[in-house]
Amino acid sequence: MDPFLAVAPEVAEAVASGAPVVALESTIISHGMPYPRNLETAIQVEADVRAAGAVPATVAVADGKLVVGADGSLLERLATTTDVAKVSRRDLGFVLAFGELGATTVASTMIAAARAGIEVFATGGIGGVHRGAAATFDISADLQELCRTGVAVVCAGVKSILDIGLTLEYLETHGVPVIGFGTDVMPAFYARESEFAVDRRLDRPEEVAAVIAARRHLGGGTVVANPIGVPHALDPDVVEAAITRALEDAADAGVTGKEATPYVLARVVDLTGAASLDANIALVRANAELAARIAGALSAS
Ligand code: PSU
Ligand code: MN
Repeated sequence: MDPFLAVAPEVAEAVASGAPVVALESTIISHGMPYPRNLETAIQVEADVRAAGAVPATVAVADGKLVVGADGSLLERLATTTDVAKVSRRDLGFVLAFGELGATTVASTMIAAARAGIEVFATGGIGGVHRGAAATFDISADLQELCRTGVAVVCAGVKSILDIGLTLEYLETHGVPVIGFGTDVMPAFYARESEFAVDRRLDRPEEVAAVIAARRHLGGGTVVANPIGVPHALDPDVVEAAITRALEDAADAGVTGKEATPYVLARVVDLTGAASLDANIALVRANAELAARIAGALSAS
């Protein structure tokens, strides 16, 4: 028994019976989107997972517990509280020890999922190697977690606020496979394509599930990169211009460390307007649905 872990009964029962479960992160709620779209999306994404046949388990830290399967009132607290801590692996001990409210990143959501026996997790974009990391050393703890924790993360690739090429190099070095779902190239979040190849294209959830099952005893996670749907994708030139500007603003404002990603993401949304928020929501929903189908195939295998 882990006194710091609280798994919702529905989630624990599904895991125990081998039914499909999909973990969901909460930094996307607290730091990734404005209220009230963040709360609407958190609720909608759980409904999408259910509609595709799996049990959703949103992860967060509250009242001294790492919660796997947040209830409606916790989702609301995460969406409306202005000073929710963004909690990655490094931060977990503080936020648990002092009973603070915390939103989990990809890294800490993976930790919680693995502890609860959940193998599939859906989000928007993973963290990665930041542009300029050769000087700043800013590499998301998400990548280290993918190296060590056996959870598959379904995402829309890596946002080009990061260095996509270096992120893929880092994952290769640490033995993390990158699957392109229905694509040969790494998607770039708002855009369906980047200039980089994925390790393997797979077209069916059953094939992805087979890889996850084969990797169970090898250690480490798997990236499943699912390109944003054609109608939702944004013009790459418009996105690139906004990102360049947002990175300049971050440098001017002296923003570093864990504040860097939320700051740049929020600036990109300011600069591109409602279209980027709509795109973000659409891709998270699509990833949740795909994750549920992969979890279903894994459960049936
Ligand atoms: N990328 C996005 N949206 C997000 C994040 C990343 O497009 O909301 C969040 C995720 O929670 C991810 C975290 O795990 O930012 C990475 O932060 P950092 O770079 O500080 O590790
Ligand atoms: Mn960082």
